[in-house]
Amino acid sequence: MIDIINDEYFMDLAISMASKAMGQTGINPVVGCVITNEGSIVGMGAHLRRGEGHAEVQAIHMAGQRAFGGVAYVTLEPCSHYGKTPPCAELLIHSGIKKVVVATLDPNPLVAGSGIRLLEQAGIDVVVGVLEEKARKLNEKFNYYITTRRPFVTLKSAATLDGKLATKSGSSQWISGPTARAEVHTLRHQHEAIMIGVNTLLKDNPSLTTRLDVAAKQPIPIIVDAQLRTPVHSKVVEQSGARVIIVTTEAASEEKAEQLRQHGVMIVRCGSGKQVDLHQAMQWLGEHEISSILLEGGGKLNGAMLEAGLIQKMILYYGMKIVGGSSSPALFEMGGVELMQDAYELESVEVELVGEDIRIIGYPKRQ
Ligand code: AOF
Ligand code: ZN
Repeated sequence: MIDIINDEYFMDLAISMASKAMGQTGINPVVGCVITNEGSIVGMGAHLRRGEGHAEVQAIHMAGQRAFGGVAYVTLEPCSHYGKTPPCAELLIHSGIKKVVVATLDPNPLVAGSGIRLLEQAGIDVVVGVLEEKARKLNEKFNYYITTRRPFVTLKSAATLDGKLATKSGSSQWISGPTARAEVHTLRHQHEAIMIGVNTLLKDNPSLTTRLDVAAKQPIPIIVDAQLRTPVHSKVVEQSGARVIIVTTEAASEEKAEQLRQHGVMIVRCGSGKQVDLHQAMQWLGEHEISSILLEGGGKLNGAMLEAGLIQKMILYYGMKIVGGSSSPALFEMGGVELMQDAYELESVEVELVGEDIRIIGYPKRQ
């Protein structure tokens, strides 16, 4: 197949570079940039780590003198503020670029259109909106975090066709096949933190690590544990103690808290009731720069997070199995709604076969 060389062709290259950096930029977006001059690519770059050069800086550096009179393709509006690095819009202006093609505006209130204005005021030809949807989706976590300062929560779960997480005796290996299970590790790599409830920890003793064939980033384990029942000798505390965050309540034992702290665990108290105040927890985590969370249940935490309106995205794998049992744990353990019209609904749904399982991706509608 011959690719048609146009704005989308170069923007697609910039997007694909950005997408490979997903999971490694912390609270920053993933961004890619391609510079062309007379139809040839003269520079390419991506933002790889927070605190390091933005995509445009890398690409302009590679292009050198050849940036002069060239075109820059950037997946996100060039920044206009002095952050950890100077503004990219000024760099583009000084390098003599004559045209800038942008996929999507930067929702960061510090930028939000002012990058485009700076470029236009300098007489640069600016085009916005090339492959916009694709670029916006790439940064859905950043877009949410930078405007709300709360973590973007993706619920991931595997369930049977009748919506169960295990059989009535608790057997759960395996609901989904190897292809779906492998995808989960990419998802872990792409989120800052991974969150489970203490019941899941007590039942499965998971290590919550990312296991990929390439070097992978390890998410911060977060355990929601109202009574501090997490054993100090659980795998997650033994393997990643210094990074673990346990979210609990004011009422939980200070003695147990101290024991866990001695293993490096951070204890955060949210709420004075019997249950963790999940809104307060998200507030605290956002303030501590946890911009995205992969929620891996179980059913009680999934239900509580859904009821609290704290889930932004769901990735559900359905194994072609039915286990029944009224006591078998369900994907969402919660009081339940009275009427069908009150059901929680998903929108922008995508359905795909993954190995022998069905994967459903959707976004809970705002209630
Ligand atoms: C760009 N190109 O490659 C990135 C941008 O703390 P700083 O200096 O890294 O600034 C972070 C903000 O800059 C971030 O919130 C977003 O608005 C923008 N990121 N902008 O022009 C890039 N990574
Ligand atoms: Zn920048």
